[in-house]
This record gives sequence, C-alpha cells and structure tokens, in this order.
Amino acid sequence: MSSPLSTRARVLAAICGLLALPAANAAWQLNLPPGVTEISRRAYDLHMLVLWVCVVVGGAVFAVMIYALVTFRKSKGARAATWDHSTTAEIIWTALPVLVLVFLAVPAARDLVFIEDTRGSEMTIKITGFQWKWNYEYVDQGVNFYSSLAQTSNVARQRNSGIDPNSVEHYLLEVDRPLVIPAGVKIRYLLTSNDVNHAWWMQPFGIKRDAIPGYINEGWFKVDEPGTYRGQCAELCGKDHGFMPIVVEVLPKEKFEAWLAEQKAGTQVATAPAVTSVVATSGT
Ligand SMILES: [Cu+2]
Repeated sequence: MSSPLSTRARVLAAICGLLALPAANAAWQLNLPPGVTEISRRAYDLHMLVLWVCVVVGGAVFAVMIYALVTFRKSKGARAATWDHSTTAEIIWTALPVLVLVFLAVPAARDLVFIEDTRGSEMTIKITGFQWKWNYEYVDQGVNFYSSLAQTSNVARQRNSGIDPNSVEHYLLEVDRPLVIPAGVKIRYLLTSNDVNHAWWMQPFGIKRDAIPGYINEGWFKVDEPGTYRGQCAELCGKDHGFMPIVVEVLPKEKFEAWLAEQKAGTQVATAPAVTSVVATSGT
C-alpha cells in the first residue's frame, strides 16, 4: 500500500513529466522535417496545409457531433426524427468534401509537376543500386565509383565484434565514398538497379524513389547549403538491406570542381563489385 505522501510525490512527478513534454517533443521530432531542398520544403508546406485542413474538418465534425449529443438528448425531451431522406443534406455532404479535395488537389498537382520537371538541370548522375551498395556515375564527366557501408560500421555490426554500436559515429549511416555534388546546382538523377529493387531515399532532399532493374527512374534535386546529408535504401532488398546507406556531400561549386578534377585525374572507373561486397561476413 502506498502512503498519501508517496501518492502526492507521484502526482508531482507526473506533472513535472507533462511540463517537460514540449522539450521531449522537440527531441522526438514528431513532425516531418522541412529538409534542405525546394522539393522537400514544398512537401513540408503541403503536409502542413493538409494537416490544418484536417484539423479544421475534424474540429467542425466533432463540434457538430458534440452539440447534437448534448442538445438533442432524450432526457431533455428530444424525439427521434421522423424523416429518413433529405436531398439538401445529401447535396451538402457530397459537395463539401469535393470542394475540400479540389482545394487540396491544386497545390498537390502543382508540386508534383514541379518535382518531375528535370528541365534546366546542369548535370546528370546515374545511380545504380546493387546488393548492397550504390554506384554513382557522373554521366558527362566520366567519373564512376561505388559507395559502400563504412568499415567502422561494418566491423561494429558483426556478431561478437565487441564494439558498442553506440560508440560508432554515424553508425550504419556512413559510407566509404559519399556522392559528392556542387551546391546550388540543379542535378538530374537517373535511377536504376543491377539486381533487385532498391530505393534511393534521401529524406533531407525529399526524395524516395525506386531503383528497379530494367527501368530508369528520373528526378532532380538542388541543394543550396553545403554539408553532409544522409539517407538509406528504402526497399527491402535482401539480407543486407539495412547496410547500404547513402551519404551525399554537398560542396561549394569551386571545391566541387577541384574534387571532380582530382577524380578525373585518378583512376575513376571502379572495378566490378564483388557479389557479396565488403559486408560479406556472418553478421546478420
Ligand atoms: Cu537496397
């Protein structure tokens, strides 16, 4: 049995917990992050618009429902309605949702067209999914390389490695060679796969598109802020699906040009990948 004092203490703790909720929410990142591209920001704005429309519709429906429940109670003398059909009501409850959907379809269609419009891109990168790595080919520059899970993560993930994954920086979100792109440049990507379905998911860019063998999907992105951005394969593609992250390094244009020249000077064409890749051990 708990004493009144401990009950009071528990209530106090609960109140403190509730007060701490806003801070906790920030840590949980409950909402969709706005991302770093125009595409992701538009997706975020559309998401917020739809959310607020849902809030208004939900609020209105519940308000009418609660009003009806409270006002038309039998105990207050209300009688069941005698009519069973109202053309006016049917027109209203059909027309209103149609109007809401049309209102939402306009910005949604506009954003879809924007996302698909690859015109005016200055550079093309072909992205190919492999079990379990990515290949990046700078189509017009003749640069081509594979991007695999970083050794630090790969070693730590092995059974009995004795390494605490929490101690590994960017665990399972680090690669040996990131995709390097220039900031502020519209880049068109061609996406395909060499074996099974993968998906190139760069959440900060607002991109999640399938890489399908025999098909080429197309899209674009433009990142204004230099930095390192991380994503993952988002299509269950086999036993090492969780071990083929994506890292994109966005460099200022001059730095990118220098990097590109360096790549062209070096041995840029990668050799064919080993079937089992660098993650070819037991640890699944
Ligand atoms: Cu995959």
